[in-house]
Amino acid sequence: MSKFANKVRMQNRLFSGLSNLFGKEVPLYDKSLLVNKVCNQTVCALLSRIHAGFSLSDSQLEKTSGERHGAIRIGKPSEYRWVAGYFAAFGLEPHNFYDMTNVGCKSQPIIATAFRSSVNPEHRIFCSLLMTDYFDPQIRRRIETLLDSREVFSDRAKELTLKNERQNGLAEAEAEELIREGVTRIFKWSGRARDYDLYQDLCQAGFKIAADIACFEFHHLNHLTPNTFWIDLYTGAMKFCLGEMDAATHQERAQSALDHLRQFADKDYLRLHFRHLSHEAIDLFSAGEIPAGFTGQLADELTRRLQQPDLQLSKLKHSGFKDFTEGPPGDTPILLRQDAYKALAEPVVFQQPGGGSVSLEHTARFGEIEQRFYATTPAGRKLYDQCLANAEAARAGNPDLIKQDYAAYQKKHAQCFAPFPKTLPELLEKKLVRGRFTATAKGLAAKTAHAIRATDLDELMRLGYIRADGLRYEDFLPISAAGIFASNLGQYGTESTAGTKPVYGREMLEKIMGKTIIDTDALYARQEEESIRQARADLGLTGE
Ligand code: OOG
Ligand code: NI
Repeated sequence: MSKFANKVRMQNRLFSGLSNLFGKEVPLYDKSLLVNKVCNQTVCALLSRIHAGFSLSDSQLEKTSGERHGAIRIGKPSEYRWVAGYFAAFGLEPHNFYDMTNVGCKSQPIIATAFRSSVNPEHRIFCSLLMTDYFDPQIRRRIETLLDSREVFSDRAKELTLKNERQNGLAEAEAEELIREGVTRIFKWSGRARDYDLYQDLCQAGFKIAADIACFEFHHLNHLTPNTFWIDLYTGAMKFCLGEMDAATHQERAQSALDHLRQFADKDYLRLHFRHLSHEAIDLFSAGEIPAGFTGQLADELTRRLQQPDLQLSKLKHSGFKDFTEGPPGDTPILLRQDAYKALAEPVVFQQPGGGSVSLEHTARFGEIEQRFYATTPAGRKLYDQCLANAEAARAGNPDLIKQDYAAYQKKHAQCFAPFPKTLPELLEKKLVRGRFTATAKGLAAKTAHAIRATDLDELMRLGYIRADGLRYEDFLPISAAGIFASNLGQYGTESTAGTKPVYGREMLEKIMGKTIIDTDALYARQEEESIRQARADLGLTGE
């Protein structure tokens, strides 16, 4: 047995600790988790009718619902290096370079990477770094001077981070200590801030993001995002709980979301959303019977549950829910769909240099949700970008449609993604998404009987000798991220005020961290290739 703590277990403990922390800091987050749970239970009630044999126990639901992605925003390179070292202790490595200074009118003065593990990732952190040379020299100097004296990592956190770097592991007690440093200090929201004048100047100049990064004590979590089994159901439920629609409208929306799920939730949906279920288990499910009026009944029950006193979210202070869901429509299972309740106004106290303090409200932290689908090939990504650009143009051409006629908006959005096939086998066949290929029991039996004549992958699949799962998309999307930044800062993108706008590259961030950034396009491609090689080898087709 290793003398070091298991990194996957450490990850789970860290993220569950962060979730507890964020729930205490932001009661609406905790409530949104309850809404998600209630919606997921409704989804499971329907799934168990669609697929006879499917059921999810409460403890399995808790486990499946534990996945999170967080977002933090860092002020200076030395801090970024510490954070990268911290996450390395949990087996979380930098994946992809995101240049947010270069996304057109949605640009922000930051570059980023996301920390996750390459194999079976569950949790991830989108980690931004403020680029101070984006600003004119005077503002730049003021930001850097303020950040100079900030020490987010305690001496002990640094010591443990360095120890992990030296020996690539920590003892159980040390691992616990490092998690504690995270949830009691590094990622905590203290409500205490510094340099009121700079804060005001940055906000007035349209650089609220810089104010959010530079003026606070710690690397507070900006958001912590759980997964949902069916985002349209969750979004409707949150809008209802926040008082943005009446019970009859909610009932109708929920029923239509469930009717859609009923068509969509095939066995590939189950494999994507319930990774604890084996192929064999899913194969054994048979087509169930759905009583007449069942989705209507579930929608009624959900509407009633959401009206219970513990879910009256409109009584909490909030800023409403986003108007539309980012990403593809619900019938196109690629990449990810995200939505959010908007950033809350939170009280902040600035200590003034001469003593005394100033209080104000800071608006940056919001409540995101997401549903993940298949990773695209470069061709799939290109098609996605085109469809998304069309969808954004359609939305800009008729911005009120979503409020006037939600069903018509959904239809229009879906039309923009019509070029995409809607099922996994078609997406794989058109080489728009990545798959994981495995030899089947039928294939292995054919091998034993020396009965395999085919060598072509498509032919082997048609014969049932090889099967494919879709690879799940485990990363972020710059345009979606930019949309999230923009809608929550209450301002669109920013322009550089430096003499010439600097250009940033991946190498720069790699140098800051002292780590190589993993390119996930190549990673997904490698995982796909490796699975094909293995499946062929299992069928005795090596060397072809
Ligand atoms: C990060 C935004 C990126 C996402 O889900 O795309 C992100 C931030 O707001 O700091 O979390
Ligand atoms: Ni996010």
